[in-house]
Amino acid sequence: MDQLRLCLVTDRAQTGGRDLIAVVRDCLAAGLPAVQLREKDLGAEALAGLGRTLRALTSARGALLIVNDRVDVALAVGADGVQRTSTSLPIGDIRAIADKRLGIGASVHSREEAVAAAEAGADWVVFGPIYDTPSKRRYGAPQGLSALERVAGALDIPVIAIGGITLERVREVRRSGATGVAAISAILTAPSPATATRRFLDALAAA
Ligand code: 3NM
Repeated sequence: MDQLRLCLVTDRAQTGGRDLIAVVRDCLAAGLPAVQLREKDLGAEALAGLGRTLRALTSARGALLIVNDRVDVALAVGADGVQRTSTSLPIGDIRAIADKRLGIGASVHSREEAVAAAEAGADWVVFGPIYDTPSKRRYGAPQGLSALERVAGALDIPVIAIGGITLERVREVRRSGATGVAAISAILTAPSPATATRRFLDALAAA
């Protein structure tokens, strides 16, 4: 699960008008090890279309493809995993549907939720928001590094930090117990998303 050390979460509204697929392709060429497809406004057919394209690109680079929320789309496109949100099916139901075909990540916002997700069989959790994020209202108040430390200390599965993650914050986030980081804006809005990816990978290797 080393690939979860850096996950680009997609948001085609944040690419500054650049084509999302072209941006992701550049990031994968720069070594990006994991992509989470998260385009909340798309219907199943459009999401699956995007997912198939991303599946081909990620497979060619040996990178993981994770689909946010939609188990059906994840299975249809042959993704590696699904990221469960608070409005998704329960983890037990996802496992019943997907069996071993998908890894299951759970988006959690407290230590209690994190422990419950691990007990229910999640393969990893994404915990956040660690910092203030541009979209902060949607995810609640920043949790901070001490909450991250408590969550990481309570779990045996990987804890991925999300929310306001930047290059400069990689070191302290890793020191607080995060296995990896997930980011939208720090990569997608960068003048060169590929360069940002390379810098993240260097920072993670040094942390
Ligand atoms: N989930 P950025 S925070 C998609 O806390 C998402 O669960 C969060 O965007 C959570 O890297 C978040 O630009 C936004 O801060 C991450």
